[in-house]
Amino acid sequence: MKLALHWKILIGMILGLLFGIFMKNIGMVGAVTDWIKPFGTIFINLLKMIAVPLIVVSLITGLADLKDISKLSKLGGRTVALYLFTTVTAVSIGLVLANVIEPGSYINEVSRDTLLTSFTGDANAKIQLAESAKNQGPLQPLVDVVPENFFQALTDNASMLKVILFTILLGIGIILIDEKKSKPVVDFFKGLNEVILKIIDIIMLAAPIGVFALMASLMVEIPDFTTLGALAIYGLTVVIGLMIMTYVVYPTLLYSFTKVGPRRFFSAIAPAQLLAFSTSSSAATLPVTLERVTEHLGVDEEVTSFVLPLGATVNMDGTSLYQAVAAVFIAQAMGINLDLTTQLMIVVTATLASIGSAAVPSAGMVMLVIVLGQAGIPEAGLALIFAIDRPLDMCRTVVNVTSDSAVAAIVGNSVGKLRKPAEIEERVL
Ligand code: DAS
Repeated sequence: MKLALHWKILIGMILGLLFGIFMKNIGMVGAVTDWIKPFGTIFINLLKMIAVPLIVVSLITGLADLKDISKLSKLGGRTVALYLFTTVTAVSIGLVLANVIEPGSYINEVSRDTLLTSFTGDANAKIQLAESAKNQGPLQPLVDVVPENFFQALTDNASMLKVILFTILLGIGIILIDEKKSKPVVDFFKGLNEVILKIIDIIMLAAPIGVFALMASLMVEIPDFTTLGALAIYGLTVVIGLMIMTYVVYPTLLYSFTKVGPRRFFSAIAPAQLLAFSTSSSAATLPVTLERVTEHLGVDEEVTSFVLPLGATVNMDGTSLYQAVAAVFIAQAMGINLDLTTQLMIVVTATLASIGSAAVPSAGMVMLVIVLGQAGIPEAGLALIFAIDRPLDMCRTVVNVTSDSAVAAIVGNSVGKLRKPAEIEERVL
């Protein structure tokens, strides 16, 4: 019986969770860290290894199919507008939930001091990471987009935006020269694109093993449940917000713009969502997001090749919602009252901070330091939320990937590049 990919991944996840809990209970944490966790790291690295080459070839072939520049600016304008809209919506929902539920009021003095003392070292490490981001001028993120050396940018996963910018310029160059001259170049990249997609199919054969290892190592590394228990209401507030985005906001937007129903949407992107959950990395998930949205949701590659890589780096709704809730939670737990102006400021800073967050694990927490600083909330408060950040990172990464996929479908449909279900032939290995 041929099991669909997402069922295989789900089974790998569940077995990994159970195995991790079992090994933790019998005190075999070291064995999992030494002999199982590496397979999870290898799997994530395989996906990251193929992500940048895939972005380059799919962006070039996608842009070449556009044939003219006006289509690109239309695509770009709609994509950025939708990304901004969904991010501001996410931050606003996070702020409303944090003010209504008031998770910070459930933290008593004892658990607060325990969290502050036991995670101060970890929090300081993240604060150090954010220092460089804090000292930059307001336009630094714009300056950083232009690579000094393209080949150097290719080798650094965190500078995906640089790779995207240079590749877009390459694509524009191809569109602007005579088609007879560009044809050999485009044909080469189209062939390479097929090869890389086939490599992804091969890598995905290892997905169940990879996510098994990732979930097992998560279970042995996560702090004990008593520590997490103190943060349950905070974690619940974030998850409720993320669920509203995933099961209310995106399906509503998607159906009203494209008539695509939730069933078709979620069955198409489920493997990407499960990978986002397991890896906590939009960048590592991107190859699968591209394949699922293009081949299974039916959005043409000339749209997905532009919208999805851009989204993986700048559109992080889950992260922005989490940052809004975390900032208010820390303020509440430390007895700081945030007035409306400060909270509106959080809408702006959390939107910018999520744009600036890299598509890698716990990037959102590093940028949270910016949001705290701007709102006058002590950065040390980061220690309060450290214990539960990894599971929340997994959840918010799922939302980041879901948002990118929904926007790709809406933008694709608006330029007539969303195929009907009957026109989608399932691609098998
Ligand atoms: N893990 C990040 C991502 O890959 C999100 C975050 O850290 O908030 O999307």
